[in-house]
Amino acid sequence: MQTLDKDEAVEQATFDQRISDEQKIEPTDWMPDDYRKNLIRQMSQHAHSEVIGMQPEGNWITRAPTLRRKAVLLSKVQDEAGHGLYLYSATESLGITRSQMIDALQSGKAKYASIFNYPTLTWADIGAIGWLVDGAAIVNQITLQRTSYGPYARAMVRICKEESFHQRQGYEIMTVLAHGTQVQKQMAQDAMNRNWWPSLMMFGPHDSESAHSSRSMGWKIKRMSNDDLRQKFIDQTVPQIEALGLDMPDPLIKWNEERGHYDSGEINWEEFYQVINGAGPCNYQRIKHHKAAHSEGEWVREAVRSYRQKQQDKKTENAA
Ligand code: BYC
Repeated sequence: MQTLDKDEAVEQATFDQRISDEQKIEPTDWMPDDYRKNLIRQMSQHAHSEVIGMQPEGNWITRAPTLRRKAVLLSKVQDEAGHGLYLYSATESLGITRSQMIDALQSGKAKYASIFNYPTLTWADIGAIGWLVDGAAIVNQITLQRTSYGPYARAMVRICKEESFHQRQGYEIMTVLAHGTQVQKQMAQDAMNRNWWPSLMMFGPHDSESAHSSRSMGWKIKRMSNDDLRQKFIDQTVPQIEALGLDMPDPLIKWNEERGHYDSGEINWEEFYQVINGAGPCNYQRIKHHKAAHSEGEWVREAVRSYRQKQQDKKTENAA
């Protein structure tokens, strides 16, 4: 265990008290090194998820079935880019640069949500992603609005509002398909079946297997456990499946009167670990595409640097 000198011990006590009093920790406040590192890990991975998450949906922008669907999808994907930007900026306030975070993503050191390593095979996947993936993200992110780090908590408020629109647009696509022709209904069923388990995996491993949970809960970075959030998502989503008139994606889903929750089957954890460790169906493709886009964007970053330098030179000239 790290030993603290007297000044640090006072800082630590003040920090602990602020956490206990539900006060936010701000970028200029003293914070334990491990708190900072853990936040950088979670927040940067969250940002990467938003950015990589644009790829599966982006795949359908040119093939959306109507102009209205195309405009809505384009706007949703742009929102995800915005979420990535708020989160990268919030993470930078902890003393890491954007390029360090991007390097970690591209070298495979940093993870991103495993769900985005699955392909979007039909238009119904766009409905299922909005409904299930954004739906799962909201369940988690609502609790993160109360996370202890101020910039992260504030970013979550706006993100949740936008995710709520995303979830509704996804459910609306599913409603239209589920009440359409037999083929459309089958497409909706298939997309839900394929996206159901990866959506449940978004909440992470069981609490008993979660490496970071106990410290993150102690620091109030996380406000609810992986399993509790997953259960909350299942409980709110099963009635929505019923309302769509689709068959359950898991035959073991059953209301448990005693627990007051739905029971459900076990996630394929072997698949989960394979995907988070780089061997999912689209991991290679996602990172390859990110690297290509990043490298094509180099001229923009170059232009920004050059503009900044000119502004700086002008300031120095004027001051002389
Ligand atoms: N996928 O100790 P644990 C969106 C990793 S995007 C990949 O439980 P923690 C959207 C975990 O990182 C919204 N990796 O970790 C965008 C850790 O590995 P490291 C995404 C996963 O952090 C576009 C290890 O497993 N939301 O809405 O306490 C279009 C052990 O796990 C996953 C967020 O990012 C996974 N599913 O809890 C549409 C929310 N699960 O770091 C929609 C913010 C676990 O030791 N993040 N791992 O290498 C969190 O709330 C938490 O980080 C998690 C995991 C609940 C995900």
